[in-house]
Amino acid sequence: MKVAVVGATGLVGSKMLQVLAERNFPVTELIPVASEKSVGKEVTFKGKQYKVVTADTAISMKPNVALFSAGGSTSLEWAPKFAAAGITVIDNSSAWRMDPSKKLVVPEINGKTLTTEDKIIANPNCSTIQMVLVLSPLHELYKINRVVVSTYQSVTGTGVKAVNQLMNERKGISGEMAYAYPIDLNVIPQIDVFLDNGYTKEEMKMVNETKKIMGDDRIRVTATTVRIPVIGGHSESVNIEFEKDFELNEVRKTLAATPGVIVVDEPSKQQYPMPKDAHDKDEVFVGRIRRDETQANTLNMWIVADNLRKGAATNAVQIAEYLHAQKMI
Ligand code: 2RA
Repeated sequence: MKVAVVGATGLVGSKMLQVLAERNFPVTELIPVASEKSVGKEVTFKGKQYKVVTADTAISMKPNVALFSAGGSTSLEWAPKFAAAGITVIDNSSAWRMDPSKKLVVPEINGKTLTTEDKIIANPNCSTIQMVLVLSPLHELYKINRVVVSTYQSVTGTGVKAVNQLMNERKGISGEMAYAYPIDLNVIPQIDVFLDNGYTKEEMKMVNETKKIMGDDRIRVTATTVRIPVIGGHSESVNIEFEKDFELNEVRKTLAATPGVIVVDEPSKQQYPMPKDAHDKDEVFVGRIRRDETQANTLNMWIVADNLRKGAATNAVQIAEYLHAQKMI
C-alpha cells in the first residue's frame, strides 16, 4: 500500500505514522504531506527517512489511501481532489463529518457500512469516539434515551501550541498562547467556538456525531466540554438513561467483552481509569460504573482514552485496515 499522511508533521499526523508502524500496516511507500513551509523536511518511518511533499505532488504519486489531519480548510480543498484521482481519503477534520453523503466511522460500530463508493470517509471527533465505543453495546441491550456528558479534555486535542503553552507555564516561561487564558492550574469551560445556542462546537459535535455513528436520531445527548491541564487523554463523566432496566454485572460483562474497551472498576482498590494510565494506549478505559440512584434505568460511568490514539490516529488506521482487509483499497 502506498500511504499518504496529510499533515504528517502535526501531533495527530506524527501519531498516525507511529500507529501505522506499530500495527504493521502494509506500507510499501510513505508519502508525508505538509504545508509549503515543511516541504523538503524529512520524517522518519520505520527507520527510513521520507521527504515531505506538497498535496499536489502526493496526488501525482497515486497513493492507495490518504490519511488527512491538517485541519478543516485543507480537507475541504484537497480531499475532493484526492478522491477525484481515485485515492480513498480518511479525514480526521470536522469538514465532512455531518455531510449526509459521507460516512462517519468507528470501525467496531459501523465499519461494515463502508463500500468502495466511499472515497472520503470521516473520522469522528476524539471525545465522541471514546464515548460511542462504550455506549454502542449498551444501546443494543437497553436502548439509550438520553446521555448527559461532561468532558475533561487534554491539551493535546488542541495541538502542539497548547502543549507548549502548558509546559511553558509550568516552567514560568512566557510564550505563545493557544488559549485565551492560562491553562496550568486552571480549567477552561470552552472547547472550540460558541454557537448561537450557547453551546460550543465541540459540545454539538458530541450531540450530532453520536446520533450519526450510532444510526439513531432519537438518542438525546447534552454535553459540557472542558479543557484541563492534562496531556494523557480525555476523560468523560457520562450519565445514561436507558429505556430498559439493566443489571450492573451484565453492564460490566458486556463492556469487558467489547473489543477495544477495558473495564478498570475496582473502587475498593482505588482502581479507575485515569489519563496518566491511558496515555499512548489504543484502548478506551471505563470505570466508576454505578447506578444513578436518583432515577430509574440510569447509569453513571467514567470513560478515559488517549485522544491522539483511539480518538484520532488509531481509529483512522483501523478504518484503513478494514478497507485493506476488504480489498477496498
Ligand atoms: C479537542 N476535540 O480536544 C478536539 C480535537 N479534535 O480540542
